Amino acid sequence: MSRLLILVFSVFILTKFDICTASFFDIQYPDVFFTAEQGGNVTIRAGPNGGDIIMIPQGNGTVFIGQTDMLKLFQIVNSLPPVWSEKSPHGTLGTFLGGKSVSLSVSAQDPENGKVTYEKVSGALPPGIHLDKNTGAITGRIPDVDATYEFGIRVTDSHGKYADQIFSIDTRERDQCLSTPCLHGGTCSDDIDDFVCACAKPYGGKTCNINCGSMPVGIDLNNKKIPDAQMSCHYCYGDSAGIDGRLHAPQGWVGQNTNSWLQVDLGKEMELHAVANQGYTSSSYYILTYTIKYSVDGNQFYDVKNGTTVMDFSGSSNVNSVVKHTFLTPFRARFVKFIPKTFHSKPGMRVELYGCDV
Ligand SMILES: *[C@@H]1O[C@H](CO)[C@@H](O)[C@H](O)[C@H]1NC(C)=O
Ligand SMILES: *[C@@H]1O[C@H](CO)[C@@H](O)[C@H](O)[C@H]1NC(C)=O
Ligand SMILES: *[C@@H]1O[C@H](CO)[C@@H](O)[C@H](O)[C@H]1NC(C)=O
Ligand SMILES: [Ca+2]
Ligand SMILES: [Ca+2]
Repeated sequence: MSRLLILVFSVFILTKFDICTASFFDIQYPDVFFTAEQGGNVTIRAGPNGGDIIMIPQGNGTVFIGQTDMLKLFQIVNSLPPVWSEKSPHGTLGTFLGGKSVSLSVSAQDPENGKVTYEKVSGALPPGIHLDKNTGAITGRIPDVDATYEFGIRVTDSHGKYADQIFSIDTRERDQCLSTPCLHGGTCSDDIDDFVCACAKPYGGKTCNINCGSMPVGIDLNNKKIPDAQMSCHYCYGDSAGIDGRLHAPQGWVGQNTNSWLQVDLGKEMELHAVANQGYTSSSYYILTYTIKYSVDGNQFYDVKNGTTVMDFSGSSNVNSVVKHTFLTPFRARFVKFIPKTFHSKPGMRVELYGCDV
């Protein structure tokens, strides 16, 4: 404290002082001069022998200068910033494997024991990881990538005093192939949070668990997955319609000649491995040979071939027997056309395809 302190008060303080001198503050030194001067300024000056001027608020009182609560102001001025806990592992918070749920925390204490809040002020937390502003808890699911995330956290006390600290989290991509998820000789490739199997033919499905050569797409009336609206035909005989071409249908689809065809829209692109057919039931209309065209977009059709030759598929004179053929090379298609080549009397047939989703 200075020995000679001159305080200049506002009119507000002057008024307070006049009304309640004793309870507001004491002037505890002899020879203290208190003067009101022109213009409303007040000067309190310690005596010639020097001395301090001390203002002591009573009870829960405070000292105001203008609108400013001096006790609060001094609390703010004197408030020390929070201190990061020694227990906090400064720097890296650890190395974690992708997919792991973590519950970490950072912490700091305010010397005045006040409440503190935490806020990320620089860098980036790993995606999916969250900082709780009230507790400093860092929680979430570690992303499946190899990376180092560095970020600055600011801890702030109730007086706005703060301290920053840099932290980091290392993440490691998990190898989802370690559990050898691909069956039947499939080859596994690790991916982000996932794996991809390259299946050995004729297997398919996420884990090569499906034998695509014996997985019906669902044209078969007994296992109907393809809607009626996705079955059509061209140059159909009589009132024969596309839906009559389902395997195990009561009769069967009948075309007029080799310009006729039966078409199935699978609704989505699939990888096809095999085909089966039957003849027409109630007369001796049956296919001896047929060819298959396929398309992804419904416009550009390709022949199913054996090498460079268009492949002929055989039917049976026993109209109800199911004749199944496995394609030499599986192909991807959404639209499949069955085209009669040779037949008995009229080309009658019922079909099913076998394959997997892609
Ligand atoms: C009162 O204080 C103001 C601000 O410090 C100053 O400008 C002014 O001259 C003072 N008036 C007198 C009469 O001293
Ligand atoms: C004064 O402060 C004390 C302690 O903080 C509290 O218990 C008391 O109620 C206060 N009195 C008034 C009149 O505000
Ligand atoms: C494919 O063509 C080859 C050579 O012409 C022949 O030997 C083979 O039997 C054909 N395969 C089928 C399934 O028709
Ligand atoms: Ca503080
Ligand atoms: Ca991975």
